[in-house]
Order: sequence, then structure tokens, then C-alpha cells
Amino acid sequence: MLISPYGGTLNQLYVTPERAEQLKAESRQLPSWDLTPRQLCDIELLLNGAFSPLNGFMGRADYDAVVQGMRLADGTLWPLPVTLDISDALAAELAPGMRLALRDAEGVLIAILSLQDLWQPDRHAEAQQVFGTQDCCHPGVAQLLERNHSWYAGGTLEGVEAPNHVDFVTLRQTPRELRAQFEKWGWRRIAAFQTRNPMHRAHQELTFRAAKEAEANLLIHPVVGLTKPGDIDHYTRVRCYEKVLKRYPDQTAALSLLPLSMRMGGPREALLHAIIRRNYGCTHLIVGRDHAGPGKDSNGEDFYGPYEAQALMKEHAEELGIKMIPFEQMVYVRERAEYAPASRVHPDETVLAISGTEFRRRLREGYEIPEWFSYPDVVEELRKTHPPKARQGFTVFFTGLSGSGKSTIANGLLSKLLEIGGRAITLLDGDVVRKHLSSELGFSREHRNLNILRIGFVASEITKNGGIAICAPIAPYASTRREVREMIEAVGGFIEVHINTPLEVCEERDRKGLYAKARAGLIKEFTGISDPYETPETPEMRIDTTGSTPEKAVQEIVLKLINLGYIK
Ligand code: PPS
Repeated sequence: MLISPYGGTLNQLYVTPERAEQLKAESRQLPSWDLTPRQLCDIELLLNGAFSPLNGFMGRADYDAVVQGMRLADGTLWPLPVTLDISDALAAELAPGMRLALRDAEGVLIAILSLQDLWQPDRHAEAQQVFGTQDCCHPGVAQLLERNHSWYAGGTLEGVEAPNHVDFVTLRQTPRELRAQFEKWGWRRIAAFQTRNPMHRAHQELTFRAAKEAEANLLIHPVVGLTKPGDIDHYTRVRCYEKVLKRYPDQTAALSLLPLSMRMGGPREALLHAIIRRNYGCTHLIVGRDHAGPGKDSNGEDFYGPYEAQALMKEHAEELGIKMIPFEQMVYVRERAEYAPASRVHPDETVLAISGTEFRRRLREGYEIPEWFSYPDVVEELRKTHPPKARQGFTVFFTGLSGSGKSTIANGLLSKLLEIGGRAITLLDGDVVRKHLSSELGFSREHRNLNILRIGFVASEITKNGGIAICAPIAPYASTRREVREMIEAVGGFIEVHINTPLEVCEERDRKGLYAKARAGLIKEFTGISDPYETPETPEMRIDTTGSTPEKAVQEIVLKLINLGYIK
């Protein structure tokens, strides 16, 4: 443990090199768990002391007390559960008193957990009490209810090795390192700024004023672990922060990265952010409007009030060991050509504002982003990774019965797009994929799913890198198509085209003679005959080729792509 003027007691859960070697040897005999990306964030902050006073994943008593009353079992203020969720299969192998090896995705031993409690939490109750809702539009609730495993394993940790990072290593400080830096620089009052978004002028103004008011130095402390789905990736953001950092007076501000897995828990999460920053040696935390806000609920309403986080922080000010600098929204006042707190604008003044949604739209469409809103070099950085729609990758995903005309139209679309030019295009036709990617697969449900997910994976890689993927499998099952859509929409555009040629027409065409064979029972599990085709409910396009030509279908699709902005 370390006692310093910066933020009090700090845990250190890493063991000595000798003990680490011993644990590595012993771990070969122990049950093992590969930590998820989320858990890797949590364990990093547990091991390096950022989550002090926690000394492991929470056991049952702490968990219950935190969920119900925002306190550990001993009464210490702690707002959110930090638990290790594990699978049924692993839980069946474990019992309290045993030890569990915790590894990263490559199998590197990160820590050994001495298991104290193993239990199945009521995750709905947890969501309700911790987040105040069970609505899965809340990212923290969705994670808890839809993705977390159903067992929790609680116990103390012996840290063997810190999770490995290769990116921005010079900007990744542990609480100890950051405290030592503050000491060296002579920084006694440090205001931390928490963010998961790129910083624009308003943020620079806000942080500059907040630090000035508190007579403090500024630590820009962005979250680079897991944030809200759809956020701008941290690589791009960090390059932007580096540009913003230059806008503060020399030697007054620093940038360091925080590998936190956010829960988007609003007010409760604000308390966690404060505790973490206290542990990193900060004396103040800037808390603005809608801190750690999860967005809108399924009725389009906010989950928490805009200043609820500030109110909760105020309530616990005494116990936190770090002060809050509450800050209201900054807006640009045209007449003054400067930023001002929203409440200090006269009614006859004009406020200019660009919302986050509007900003993303402008980025996507390649529209102008004014200099009063952001810095040109920040915008340039964002445009590199977020090109306008006409330069973004996308996938055209055809689905339909065998013989419906998918391949012909897909090939036609390929030719047309090549004629338009300027883009990298890959055609993943059903037959071609089955030859090169899925040659060992048959047509059972399981094999078809594998086949479609493989296509989806390749298409998502192409899309992510700005290319165009055209896929043309039967893809008969709705759930698999949904999975592919989610995978691709996370990285670019997805246009599902249902080739709706009726079964009778496909069967009459029977170019490959397969329908005849299927009817005769010579081919089993044939789509439309002896295996289902689940009609897409809301594809972007539906095309019936009966009585039409492939050329017309291709034309229709090209017009749709122009309409959606993917081609010019
Ligand atoms: S799937 O369901 O999406 O995995 O199918 P896909 O990879 O597109 O492969 C379909 C082509 O395989 C031929 N074929 C069959 N189709 C459906 N059901 C069965 N049982 C079957 N057996 C072979 C058929 O020629 C399909 O080609 P297309 O181009 O669709 O006519």
C-alpha cells in the first residue's frame, strides 16, 4: 500500500517476480478463464490500484451492499459492482476455496483469483437497482442482461502481469506513475477531465475555465477501454486529444489514458469516475452536463436528469476525497464570438450550437464543420477515419431462393460499380464461397449458419476498410442475417436486398436441375422444398425478377445506393 498526499491509500495487487514465477507454474494445474475485453479493463484497474480499496472482484456481501446501497460491506462508499462473470461450464468446475487462473485472449496469465464466493445474481434486480431501469436501450443494462454470463466469481487477486497494450504506451500511466509525475512536476491541485468523445472547442473552453477557477492543473483523462457502442474509436480520439492539448498554456495540462470499461451508469458512474481520479492523484473532477449518460430509453426519454450526476456527487462530497468542479454546458455566442456558460447568455444574444448527432451527420455527409465548433486539425483527423458516406465501405447483401436470380444480379451490380469506378469491390457469390471458404460445409442449419457468418465476417472486414462487398448466398434464416447485419453495420453500410422471386418461378427455371432432384428426394434439406426460407421482414430493397430483367434490377439497386449516399 502507498500513502501519498495525492488521493490517499493505493492498493498494489501485483506480486513479486519470484511469486509470479511460482504462480505461473502452479496455474498449469488450475482451472482457467479467458478474460473478456471488459473484464481485462476491470482487472487492469483492480491490479494497478485505480479501483482501490477493492482488492479483487467483489464477493457476495460487497456486491449486495453495493447494489442496494452504493456501499461496500464495510460501509465504504462504492457506486457500481465490479464483478467477474463466468460461464455455467466453468462455474460447475469451481467451489469456494479453489483458485482460478485468469488469462488474456492469448492465454497469458494475468492474475490468480482466490475464490471466496460463487453465485448466480439476479441480474434484473441488479439492473433495476444499479441503473434504475431494465430497458436494454441502456448500454450497461444490455451488457448485463444480454451479454454477461450468469455466474459471478468473487475473491481476492494476486496480479502476475499487467494486461498488454501496444498502442500509445507513453500515454498509459498507472495511478502510481501519474502520482509520481504530479509530484515531480510540482502539481498540487489537479483537475481531471473525463471524456469518451473527441474534444472540440467547447470542451477546451470548459476544461480551461474549470481548471482556472480551481487554480489547478488539468489532466485530460479519456476513457480508452470500452465506451458506448458507436463511439468514435480511441485511436482517432487520442490523436485528436493530442491536437487539443497544444491549445492550453504551456506546461499546464497533461494527457493520460484510462483503460476503464464504462457502464454508462450516469450519476453512479460519476462517483466511480471520481474515486478512480482520486486514486490517480487528482484533487478535482470536472462534472458537466449528463455525465456518463447512456442516451435515450426506448420511449425516447433520457434515463437520468442532466445534472443528476452533479447532485449525487454533491451528496457524497465529504466521503469522496476529491472535489467536484460542476460545469454547465458551454455554448458559442455569435455576437461575442466566444464561448459562455449557457445560463450566462442574454436573451437577445444568438447561440450557435451543433449537437453530437448533427456533428456526426456532417462528418458522414462530408459537410462543413465550422471553426467556431472545432479545430481544423481535429476535424481533419476525424475525417481521415470517418470519410463521407460516398467513401465509406458498405455491403450489398442479396438473399433469396436458389435460382431466384441473386448471382446474375450480383454479377451485374459488380460490373456496373466497376464501370462507375473508383472503388475496391469484392463479390462473394454463394457458389464461389462454398468452393473457396466453406468447401467442407453441407446444408444443415448449423453449416448454413457457419457459411453465412463466414461471408459476413469477410464482408465486414472489406466494409471496415472502405471497400464494397457484394454477397449473394441464399441466407435462409432471419437470425443469422440479423447477426451479419449487426456485424457489418458496426463498421459501415449494410443494404439487404431480398430477391423475392416466387418458389414456383425458381422451380420452373430450375437451371441446375436441383429442384427436380430435391422433389425426388435426391437432395435433402433443399431450401424452399425441404428446408425453410424465412422471408426478410424489413430489407432495404425487395426485388421480384418475374417478368423483369436483371439489368433493370441492377439499375434499381444503383439508384438506391445513390439515394443512400453510398455512391455519387
Ligand atoms: S446457404 O443456405 O446460404 O448457406 O446456401 P448457399 O451457400 O447460398 O448455397 C446455395 C447453393 O448451393 C446449391 N445447393 C443447395 N441450395 C439449397 N439447399 C440445398 N440443400 C442445396 N444443395 C446444394 C444451390 O446450387 C445453391 O446455389 P444458388 O446459386 O443459390 O442457386
